[in-house]
Amino acid sequence: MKHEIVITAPGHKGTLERLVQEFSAIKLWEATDRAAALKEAAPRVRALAHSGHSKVDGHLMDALPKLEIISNFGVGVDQIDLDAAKQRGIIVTNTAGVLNECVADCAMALVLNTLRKFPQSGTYLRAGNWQTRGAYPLGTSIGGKTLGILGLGRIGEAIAKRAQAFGMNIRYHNRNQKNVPHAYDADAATLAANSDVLLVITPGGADTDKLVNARVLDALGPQGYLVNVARGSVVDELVLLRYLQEKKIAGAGLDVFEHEPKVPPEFFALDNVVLTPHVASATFETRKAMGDLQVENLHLHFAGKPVKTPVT
Ligand code: NAP
Ligand code: 8YV
Repeated sequence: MKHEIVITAPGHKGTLERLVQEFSAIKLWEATDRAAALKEAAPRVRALAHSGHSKVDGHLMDALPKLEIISNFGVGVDQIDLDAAKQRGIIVTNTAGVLNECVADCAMALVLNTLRKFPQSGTYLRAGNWQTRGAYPLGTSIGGKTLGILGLGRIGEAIAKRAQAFGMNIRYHNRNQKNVPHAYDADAATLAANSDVLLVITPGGADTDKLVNARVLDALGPQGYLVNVARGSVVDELVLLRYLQEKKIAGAGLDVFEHEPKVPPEFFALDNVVLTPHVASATFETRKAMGDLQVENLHLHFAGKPVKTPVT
């Protein structure tokens, strides 16, 4: 007999196919009456498969009183109320580890594109400006520059490895100093002051809300660049927009935004920002690996075994 689960959103196609095939699945997004669908499932459902950035709060958990596990598609779990899950004894799992390399690739691409302005130079070419106005203006080298990593965790370390291969010097700030060969700064503003590029890869959520604020951007200064592949909430987006407009920092590369998929259109007019639509883990291989891990955690739990990637 297949175990019954609730799936909150369609998410990655191959993963949805597996979830539907391997479990008896209730597709919450298809329910015309969501409350009624949850009420009907409540006496039986022990697992929730979640993807995307909609909230999983105490109300949803209470609607499924037999819930034992929330298996998330994604490493970041800022959209899940972890305290509410803990209070109810619900295990939360994520897809830690399998996306490090792809997210680090994206981070490095944003560093390169932001300093070298490759996307803008392509737009210049396509507009015919190369012929009419001549060579595209010079960019900034990354070799020899200092990359300040705010959040040197699994992904941060994969970024550091790549940046070193590009000849960058690495510094970092975490709340806890690590046993790594990189220079440590005691807070985000000091890291920004000591860096040419500040790269944000902390978790989202209340603890990091607007950690990169005017004080940190002032410390980064007019020659400094910001790259954010963490969560939009970690950076004060409106302050960043103003700093880019007023050239109080040199430029930014952003994969994540405060109110996705909405992005303030004022960013589109700026030549000193490179924007991507939250694609850091978006490859066929990595999304499959994430889905496989999400499904594996569910199977392990139903088999009475420890899950592979619990969020602690
Ligand atoms: P991780 O291994 O847990 O690393 C997070 C790092 O951030 C840790 O080193 C942690 O160190 C530090 N940190 C946490 N809170 C902090 C704070 N308040 N101030 C300073 N440093 C803090 O996580 P990961 O697997 O590398 O993933 C990091 C995040 O990247 C995810 O949570 C997710 O939000 C984001 N992400 C984005 C994408 C994308 O598509 N753009 C893809 C994957 C992940 P301390 O605990 O010592 O502070
Ligand atoms: C995904 C992410 O885009 O893992 C994360 O934390 O942000 C990304 O890998 C997202 O979680 C998919 O829902």
